[in-house]
Amino acid sequence: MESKRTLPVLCLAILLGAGSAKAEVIVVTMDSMTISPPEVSAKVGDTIQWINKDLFDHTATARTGDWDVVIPAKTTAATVLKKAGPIAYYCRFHPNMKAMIRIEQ
Ligand SMILES: [Cu+2]
Repeated sequence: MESKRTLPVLCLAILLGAGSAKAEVIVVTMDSMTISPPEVSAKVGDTIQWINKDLFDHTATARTGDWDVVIPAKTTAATVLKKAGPIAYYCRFHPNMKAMIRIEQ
């Protein structure tokens, strides 16, 4: 008769829920009257930070009315995304400057 010894292996896997993804800061640049990248994906709770490299002020104005952020010349400004959905935005001073944020829950 053979006796076998087996080592018990304990595997502790602690899985955190899907809702615990950490918030990110997404950087969008305004340079030479162009918003880049023109479209970004984000999640609720993420921050969008705009960097205005131009010598004049811009705004990031949501067409939904959710936010209207002024980014003075050569500065940065940010907003936290509070709800899901695609949000198109533009600059009130230069309406040809347009971009989009796709926000997931
Ligand atoms: Cu502008």
